Amino acid sequence: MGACSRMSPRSARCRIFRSFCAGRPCHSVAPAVATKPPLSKALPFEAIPRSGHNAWLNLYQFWRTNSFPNFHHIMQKNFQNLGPIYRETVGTYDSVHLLLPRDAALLFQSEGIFPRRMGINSWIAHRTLRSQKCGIFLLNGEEWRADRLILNKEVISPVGTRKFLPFLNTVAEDFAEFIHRLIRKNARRSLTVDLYHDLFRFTLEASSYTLYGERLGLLDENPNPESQHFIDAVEKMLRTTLPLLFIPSALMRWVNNKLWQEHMDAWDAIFKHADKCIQNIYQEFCLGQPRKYSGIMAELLLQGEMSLDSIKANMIELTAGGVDTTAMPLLFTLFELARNPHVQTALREEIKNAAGVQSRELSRVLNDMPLLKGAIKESLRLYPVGITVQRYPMRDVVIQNYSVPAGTLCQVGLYAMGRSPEVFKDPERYDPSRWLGKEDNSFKALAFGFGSRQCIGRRLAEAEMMLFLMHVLRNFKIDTVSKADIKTVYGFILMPEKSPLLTFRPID
Ligand code: O4T
Repeated sequence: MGACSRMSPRSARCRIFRSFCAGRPCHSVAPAVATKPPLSKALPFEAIPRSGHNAWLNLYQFWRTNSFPNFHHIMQKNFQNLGPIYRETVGTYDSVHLLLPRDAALLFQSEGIFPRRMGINSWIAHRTLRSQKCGIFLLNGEEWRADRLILNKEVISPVGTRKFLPFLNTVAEDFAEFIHRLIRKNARRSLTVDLYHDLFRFTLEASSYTLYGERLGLLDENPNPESQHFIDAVEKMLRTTLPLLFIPSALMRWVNNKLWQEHMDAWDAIFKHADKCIQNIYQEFCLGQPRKYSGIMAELLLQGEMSLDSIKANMIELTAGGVDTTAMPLLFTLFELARNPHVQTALREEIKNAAGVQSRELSRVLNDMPLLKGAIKESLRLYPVGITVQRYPMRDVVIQNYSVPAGTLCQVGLYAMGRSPEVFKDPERYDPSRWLGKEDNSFKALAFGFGSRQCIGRRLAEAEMMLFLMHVLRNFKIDTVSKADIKTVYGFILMPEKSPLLTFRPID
């Protein structure tokens, strides 16, 4: 296989099935979970309600009505019209959509040991064109599993997380100082500001420090413009990914070369910036073993379990993947706290009790803030960065009494689930305490996915957001002029149509 596995789901299925059956005739392999009623009792796959009949007509409709930015709203309406399971075919994309947590659990139970998500052809095309290796987001099967097990130790395990918490804490403190500095420039003792671009600088600063042990100085008075180019490149890459998702990349290069070229240029800019960071830490590493912890990449180099090319490919995914995807939930959280002052007060109380005690170990402090963790879950419920969790079941599975064949693309609609009154009581209410109750919340908080293929940046993102909010809430009262809902648009990640203005008042 080339730089990344380019198997089609069907051929992939056979290959994975062979390794899954480990040489025995497949019918002799015991099902992974308790046997379900025989498929014959379930309704056939063809009977699943469909959102539209002709794939290419649907695609034309999507393009003509520019439906991509509203993909999440369209999915919500489809669930309201068609029920908790429906099938959608748009261009080459044929997928079963699911709404309910128990159906997400069924999908999880059928994902096998090599879970797969929908591939992104334009990303794989770029790696092939530039003869670059893929990171674990694009890899599948054994290649994916080999890298994932090595990365887990440094990136998502409790031991690994504990090592980089102080780095995230330092950058979060610097962000609070950054806001104080802006306020001191004002005659009034308050600051009303659109933090959109500052949040991208914060998340890039935090992920670069954690990954490379290097400060970029993005929160200083005059941040260097080169890093701003990187942030712009990640935004442009994500924005141009969406229209390319549904069109075979060969066709796209022919139909709309400008979009394709923009996408390639954005990727090249991302690689160029990440290369610089990687070279710096690699040179230091060659000059002599750094004594103290200096970030995730240094640990991976010291461990020597992964080739430099694979480390590079995964560092690029972690660097670029941790910018927009963490900045957007922070912006939505600040807005919700600004328009829910009572929630803000309760959180401030919890933070005072948890972090008030000096020099407590950071992981202890974070564990003592369940309401703050609930606030992040609430933000991701109402504004899930990735609006779906995608999987291909490894075996035939019965969902909502329909038989879904192995290898079918299934997607859990997170935006629709998060706002469904069938799943959440009073879904419009921003109420972090709903996550602390006794009721069963399993498979309801899926913004980072589930299982062995869940978002590897999950602990990094959660800690980064909690430490950021802890320092901001300790230092400032947050307010907003407009209490009206923020309109959201989907551009491969969920974003606000217009960034909200927020007011910060220092707490003496
Ligand atoms: C895929 C990944 C890690 C690179 C550049 C990435 C990104 C990015 C991401 C991280 C969640 C998502 C959601 N899409 O549900 C929005 C940028 C890799 N990433 O933003 Cl090289 N977390 C995307 S998803 O399909 C995973």
